[in-house]
Amino acid sequence: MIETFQNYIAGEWVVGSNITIDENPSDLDSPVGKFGVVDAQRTLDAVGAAQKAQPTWAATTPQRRADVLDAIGSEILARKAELGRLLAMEEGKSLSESIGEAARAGQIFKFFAGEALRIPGEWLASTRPGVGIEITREPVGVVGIIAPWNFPLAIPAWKIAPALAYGNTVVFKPAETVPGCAWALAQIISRAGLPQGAFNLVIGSGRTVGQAILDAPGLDALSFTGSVATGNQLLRSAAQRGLKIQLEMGGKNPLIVLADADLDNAVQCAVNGAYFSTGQRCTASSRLIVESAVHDEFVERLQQKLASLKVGPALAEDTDIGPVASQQQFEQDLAYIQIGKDEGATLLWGGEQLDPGPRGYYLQPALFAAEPGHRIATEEIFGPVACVMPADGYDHALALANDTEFGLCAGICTTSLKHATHFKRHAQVGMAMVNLPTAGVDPHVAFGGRKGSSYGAREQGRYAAEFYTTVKTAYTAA
Ligand code: TXE
Repeated sequence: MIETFQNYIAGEWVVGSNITIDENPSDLDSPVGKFGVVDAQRTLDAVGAAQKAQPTWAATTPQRRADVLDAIGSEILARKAELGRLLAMEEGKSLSESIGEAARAGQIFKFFAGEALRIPGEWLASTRPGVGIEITREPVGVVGIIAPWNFPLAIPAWKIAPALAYGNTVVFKPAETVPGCAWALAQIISRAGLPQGAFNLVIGSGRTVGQAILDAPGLDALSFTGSVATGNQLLRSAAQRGLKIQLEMGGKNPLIVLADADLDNAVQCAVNGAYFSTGQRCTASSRLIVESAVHDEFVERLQQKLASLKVGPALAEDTDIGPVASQQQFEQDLAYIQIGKDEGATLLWGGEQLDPGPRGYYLQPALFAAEPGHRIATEEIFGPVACVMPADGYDHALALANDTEFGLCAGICTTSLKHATHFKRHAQVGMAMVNLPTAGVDPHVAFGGRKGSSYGAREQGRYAAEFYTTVKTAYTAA
């Protein structure tokens, strides 16, 4: 008997309708579970419940909010192996990557448990005699959270934890392909002592449930991670109704390798950044920009490394790279590999559909030699597909790195302090990495990008307060 993952509205578990199979991308014949979706009215009920609970939750003491978040974090950490297994089965990430993600979700709740006790404020003397000014942060109200499938525990955690820490209530919509992780997280949250209705889980399509959240009159703010197209659509609707919004969207992140780099480390950074998590990370290094003097040697070493990677079922112990997460994403990856071939890029390695045993979405990591203008070198593919291109020195490499509509993350491998320092200052991104993969960030510091990658306040760390609070300036005459 497989589990039916349920919705959680106003403190009640709701099965939902249109019961659908939750697919296991490693083995299409062994589904993860079943789930039912809610309709627009149920979504409005969830927003209504969050609205009703918000003043009660905001009036709790910081210690109470810290205790609730700490309890959630502790349970996630205690059950990280079990949650990681569910995540691996549902999303296709390797088991070690999945357990790592579960642990990170737990740490994020622990971090924001501490932040609940440290909500900052200021006191300043007025320019007028005898007047004092207090600047405080208050909750925004009801926050809608629309999440993608690629980090089904960590991304919801880094949105839900700060929302609750600062006294907001939440309506959370996961991507339809990962209802199991959302349900498991909701179960843990439901036991932690929140007032009824303070946290709600609504499963369903973006068109129905996502749109209903956005349109709900009781919604005060919306945090979204997903595709550029959906993000921009949400931004237009939010602008029309004056809604506070935060968007994390795509990336086409460059990794520069200079001739003076430690090439072993550079290859490791490229493999990790471009292909781990099956390339399904907004911070993935999909453009490898390599100084001409070491280009051929780098490519040869990278190909050797790719040949040694095992693509297989997410739960298999020897798997380095799990399957692609869904049929839709698999078709998108294969389509881009064909586009690359058609536009004249040279496929240097991989790109073949694989059959390691069970029926699943298995794809050999692909490496193309591409021109900067090729579509595969400019558009986000979101799969295990990277492009390598030569550069004539640092200045050319930096120009290529910045020549993109995106600006999430950029990396450089070099032993030159001069180039590393210049790169950190001049890469047009929200996050810069030196001698590290572009993917893999810390949970306690700001996350986000520039240009077409992000909109609104940064996520995570203390910077999360910008989005999840509103500032009040109060004047008092003595
Ligand atoms: O994204 P969507 P999908 C990119 C990546 C991937 C592509 C499509 O290139 O191949 O997007 O993925 C909800 N109103 N990224 O289809 O559609 C949707 O239900 C309200 C990159 O998953 O943007 C889901 O919960 N909500 C990205 C969430 O939005 C709507 C991570 C994301 O779905 C909606 C994920 C609507 N009209 C995908 N339409 C990254 N860079 O991290 C959809 N949704």
